[in-house]
Amino acid sequence: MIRLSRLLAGTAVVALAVSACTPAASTAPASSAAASTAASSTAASSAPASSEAASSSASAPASSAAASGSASASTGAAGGANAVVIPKQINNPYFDVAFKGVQKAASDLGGQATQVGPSAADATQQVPFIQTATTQGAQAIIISADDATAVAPALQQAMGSGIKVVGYDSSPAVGAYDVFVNQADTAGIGKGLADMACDIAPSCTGEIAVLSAAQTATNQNAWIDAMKTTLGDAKYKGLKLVDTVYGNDDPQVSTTKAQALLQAHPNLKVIVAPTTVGIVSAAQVVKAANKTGTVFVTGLGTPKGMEAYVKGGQSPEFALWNVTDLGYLAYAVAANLVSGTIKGTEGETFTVKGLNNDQPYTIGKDKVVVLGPPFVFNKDNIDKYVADFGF
Ligand code: RAM
Repeated sequence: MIRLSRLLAGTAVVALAVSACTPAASTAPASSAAASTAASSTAASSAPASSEAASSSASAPASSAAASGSASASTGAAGGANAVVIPKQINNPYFDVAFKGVQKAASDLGGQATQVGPSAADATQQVPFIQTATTQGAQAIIISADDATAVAPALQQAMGSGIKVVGYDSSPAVGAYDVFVNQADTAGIGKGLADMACDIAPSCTGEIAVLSAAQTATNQNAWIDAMKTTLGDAKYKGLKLVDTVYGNDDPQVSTTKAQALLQAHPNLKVIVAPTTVGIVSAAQVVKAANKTGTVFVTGLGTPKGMEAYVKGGQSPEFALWNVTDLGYLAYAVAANLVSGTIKGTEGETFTVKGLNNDQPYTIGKDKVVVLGPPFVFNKDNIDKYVADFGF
């Protein structure tokens, strides 16, 4: 188990060397607000404002900044695009970091980006933002779906009126986007979650539970399914998945759910939280309950948010991708679609200067583009990643 984890970590270190050369990574603006832990996040009020073209707002859709920039769907500015970014929720620091990558790409490519969205990870609240972006003439919508099917009709309507739709982070339904930018291979993330649980459970045995995000989240559900597939392999037979609960990417709900897990499962060994919000809450709960060394936390978290818990022993290892690069790639794809450089067809290739070592990306099955392998963090490398990523 440890060997596999190290292999994964080794891959990630190689990837880091590549990524560190990219404009998006090397210039990642590390505002402390964006990098703050989920528990203290106020994304709307800490909106990055390095560009007049970019803003973040939770305002009512009708008055949203989606209308900023008057470009119509047919005019592309110097390879850029007028894009509206709709994250799962605006008060999650993860999406502020991604938006910094979007802003950087918009600035590099000569376009604009505005971030708007709901303050809770709720698909029904995303729909009005999609509709407003559509009626106000955005050239592209870049969206992380709270529910793949619930947002699909509004996105298809947008596509029907000539707007390019790029999914990122959490996919809308196939057919409701032009390209989906996946942060990493889904099966690989699922296997990584199982491997990390195996690494940190004593002798890879004992009860494990999942603290996820929203019950409808496409990305978490796909990762959990992939993790379950891996857990079916003989080498993981000592691990027993006893529960899966949902904290909605809300620090308060996640905290309550993590506390309930400890109550309901006194023999619990590992909480797997594949969410940057949930993992912090779980680590805090383990610490506060004096369960450090008895219950371990792993999953997907930001280096900065989890630094204290890696060093404190609550979370010996966890993983994530370069979130800034994810935003950069999502905007670059949107701009390429708007300019017609790519159509969003399986098999098409394109390069994004500064990403992927300047090597081409290929649009794969279901029009998915993969950013690259995730990174594994532990006490030996956490300081480096905090410094390199800045989030
Ligand atoms: C949360 C969100 C996001 C996910 C990360 C890992 O911030 O659920 O969609 O990709 O965690």
